[in-house]
Amino acid sequence: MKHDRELTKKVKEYSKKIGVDIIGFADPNLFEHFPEENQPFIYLKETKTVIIIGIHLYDLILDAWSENDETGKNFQFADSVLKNYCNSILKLLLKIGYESKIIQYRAGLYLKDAAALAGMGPIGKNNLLITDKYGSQVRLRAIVTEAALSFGEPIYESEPCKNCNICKDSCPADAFHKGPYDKDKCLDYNHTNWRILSNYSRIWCNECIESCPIGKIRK
Ligand code: B12
Ligand code: SF4
Ligand code: SF4
Repeated sequence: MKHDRELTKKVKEYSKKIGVDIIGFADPNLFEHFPEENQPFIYLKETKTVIIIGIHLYDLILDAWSENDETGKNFQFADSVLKNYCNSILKLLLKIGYESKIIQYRAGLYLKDAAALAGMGPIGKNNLLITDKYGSQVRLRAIVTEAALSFGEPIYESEPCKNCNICKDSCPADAFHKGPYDKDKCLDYNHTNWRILSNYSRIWCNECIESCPIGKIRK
């Protein structure tokens, strides 16, 4: 398959211009081992590239969740911003003649894994994508497209984590007590320790992100 380097450059430049902080391109064939509902071809049969974009949460307020049980409305600020960026990239690709699709948040694709497959950074001991520039303090979204763009090189190992355990030691839920991340411990802790902002809005624990020294621009 021929990969369009010029178009890759164009998508990168355009994304930067509209406000996207990080972008990567992954080979859809690398998603084979994920459950079927988390594979790119389910969303767009002729997918040639998975595009992953991210924004830096330079202030934690950007990570706020808002949910109104009475109206059923819910809203995640950073995710809404990302969705708008995805929409703009989608329009650009469509104008050039490539069908594309914005992947919904759930089931969707496994975003941090997709980002590691696109070479945007490794998955750290904190179980999250770590980027050089922003550490793990990024939120992600994905688009699948029929455009054949130039892929990044997948990253399977985390060099900076080799002699470090800061994030694991900082977790207030002790979610790394057995070594790898324990989702239930994290979830239980969060359900009783929201950072409440208002009647409807709250922020999740972020300690495994904030404690990591990589790419720190302190909030
Ligand atoms: C379900 C979910 C949760 C659940 C369960 C978490 C879990 N990991 O199981 C709960 C609600 C507890 C949660 C908590 C958090 N989440 Co969450 N969550 C998700 C969601 C929707 C799916 C995660 C998932 O199932 N991934 C797939 C499974 C297979 O991965 P896993 O088991 O976690 O990890 C394995 C792989 O990464 C693999 N692996 C390791 N190295 C490599 C390398 C390669 C190349 C590959 C392919 C795989 C691989 O090994 C790991 C261990 O088995 C994603 C959004 C999405 N659509 O992807 C966000 C997401 C992962 N969450 C995110 C965040 C920020 C958080 C929190 C910090 C809370 C917050 N402030 O929002 C915590 C952090 C917890 C932690 N340390 O992992 C971000 C992560 C951003 C980043 N920098 O990576 C995501 C991507 C959302 C987003 N839009 O950006 N989350
Ligand atoms: S705090 Fe250390 S071990 Fe944890 S993700 Fe960052 S570099 Fe890796
Ligand atoms: S989000 Fe908080 S509770 Fe969950 S793993 Fe990270 S530090 Fe631990």
